[in-house]
Amino acid sequence: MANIVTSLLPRSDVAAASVDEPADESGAGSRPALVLPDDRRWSYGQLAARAAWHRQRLEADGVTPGDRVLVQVQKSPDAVAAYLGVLAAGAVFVPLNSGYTDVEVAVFAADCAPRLLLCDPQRHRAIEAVAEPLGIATRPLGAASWSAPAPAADRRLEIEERGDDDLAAIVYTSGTTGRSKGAMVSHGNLRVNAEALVAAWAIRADDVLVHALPIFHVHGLFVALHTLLMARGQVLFLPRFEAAAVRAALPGATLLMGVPTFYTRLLAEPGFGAEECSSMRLFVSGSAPLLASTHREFTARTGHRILERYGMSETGMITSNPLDGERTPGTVGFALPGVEVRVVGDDGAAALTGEVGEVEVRGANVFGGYWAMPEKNATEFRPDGFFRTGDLGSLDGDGRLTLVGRSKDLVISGGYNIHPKEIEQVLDGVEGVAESAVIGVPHDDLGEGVVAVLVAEGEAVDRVLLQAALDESLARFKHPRRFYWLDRLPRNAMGKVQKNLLRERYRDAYRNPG
Ligand code: MCA
Repeated sequence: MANIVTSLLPRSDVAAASVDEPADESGAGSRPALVLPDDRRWSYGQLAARAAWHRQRLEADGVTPGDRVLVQVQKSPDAVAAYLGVLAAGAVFVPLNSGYTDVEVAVFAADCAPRLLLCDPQRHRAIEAVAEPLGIATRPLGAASWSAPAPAADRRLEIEERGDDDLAAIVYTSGTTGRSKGAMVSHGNLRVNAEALVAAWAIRADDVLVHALPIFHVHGLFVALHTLLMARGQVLFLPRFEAAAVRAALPGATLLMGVPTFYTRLLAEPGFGAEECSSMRLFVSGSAPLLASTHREFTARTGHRILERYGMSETGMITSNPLDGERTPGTVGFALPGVEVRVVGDDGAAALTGEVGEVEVRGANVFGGYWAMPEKNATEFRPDGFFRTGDLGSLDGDGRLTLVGRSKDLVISGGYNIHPKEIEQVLDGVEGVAESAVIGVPHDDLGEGVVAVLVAEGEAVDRVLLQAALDESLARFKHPRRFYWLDRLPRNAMGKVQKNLLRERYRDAYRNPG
């Protein structure tokens, strides 16, 4: 129906205003959208004016509707404006983790063939070296930082007309092994999901959200930012999660959205408790399983019951525990309005109540498929349109979903998805390594931590060599921090590595330093 930007920055707010001017109190556009740690404010009007600047700049770069713009930048208020500028131009936003190495960026750049790659100024030379051989133009995002004012455009933000099915973003959901899977997310997908969440969590203009998530993922960008902008709320915009800064922000806030690590880290703070949460109305957790023990301890310390919800990049948010009603620890709640959830057995038939099977999802929130992967799309969607999530779970008689595991080999660490195969491939490439198996084991801070189990061809391989290979190819959050050597990997009769046995054997790896 319309470009998602019209829901985030309505045209009435889009009067040109310089971002370094103090917001005047006269019009709707002066309402603060982002509040920075030094108390500088970007009003809705200023955000729109800066987005207009980005749109003009993108057009000068030759970006036209439908072009991909690959973006690897640190979190900043200007990065939010650039995001809105890309979408306003009708282009497709492709965010990348700011920790990705040049090798990783090159893989995604080759896959989505962007018109332009935006990067941090200090990374520009390295990124240019990656992009040039691929014939991709690059530009540093600009000088605007957390403290410096950002120049605005001298004209209103023009918002390119887009339909519900038009592509807004490509979100990469796998690593760089084999073909990378870029989920194609449309303007309609983004709008219906943000609308469902605004309604489900009753987000309003007087809400104030503490934003400490990265903005290159669905959680920080589409869930946290879209809902608050759509409701004309305020965002206390922090560069990253840091417990002291989040605690300092809570007393003026009403909402926090985070990964479970946010909550375990807050609980690890002596003195954290009800007093500093007195203006808060809702704590939301997602991206990784929240332990029931964390849920209970949080309630005991603050009086608040964390609301756990479930989603993925391909579908946006799928289920949520209720705002009013029982939030059950260990469950992810009910399908959001407009979202259908079913659980099916191996034979593809609906599972019985309480029976575990694969979770499947259908609705206007569900993506259109993976970028340039017709063969994958044919297997990941059922003929009746349901998308196979790869998560295992069960529905109770009331329709409440409980997740019990994953059918895919995946580690979730601090809310980041890590694909073991990608790490195994790098380790296997190191001279002297015969084979490797990468697993996730319990980690008190990150939920799961990455462990590498290796087999040497002869003598054990020097750790320095392993680390050099990892540094070269993989973002640091993916690096195993524990390494174990075996004579051979346990395999079943089919020759498949029995990772469950390894997970059991090394389950205390992050408790007893290895
Ligand atoms: C940082 N490090 C990590 C992680 N984060 N290692 C493993 N897993 C991680 N998640 C490493 C760094 O490489 C570094 O290692 C060291 O830890 C310290 O880095 P620092 O940046 O200081 O980390 P931190 O501030 O402690 O960060 C931890 C964090 C952060 C706050 C949990 O990872 C985070 O904000 N995670 C949120 C991820 C997220 O937004 N997920 C949403 C995905 P070294 O010093 O050796 O370099 S969207 C999604 O999943 C779906 C759709 C959904 O439903 O939401």
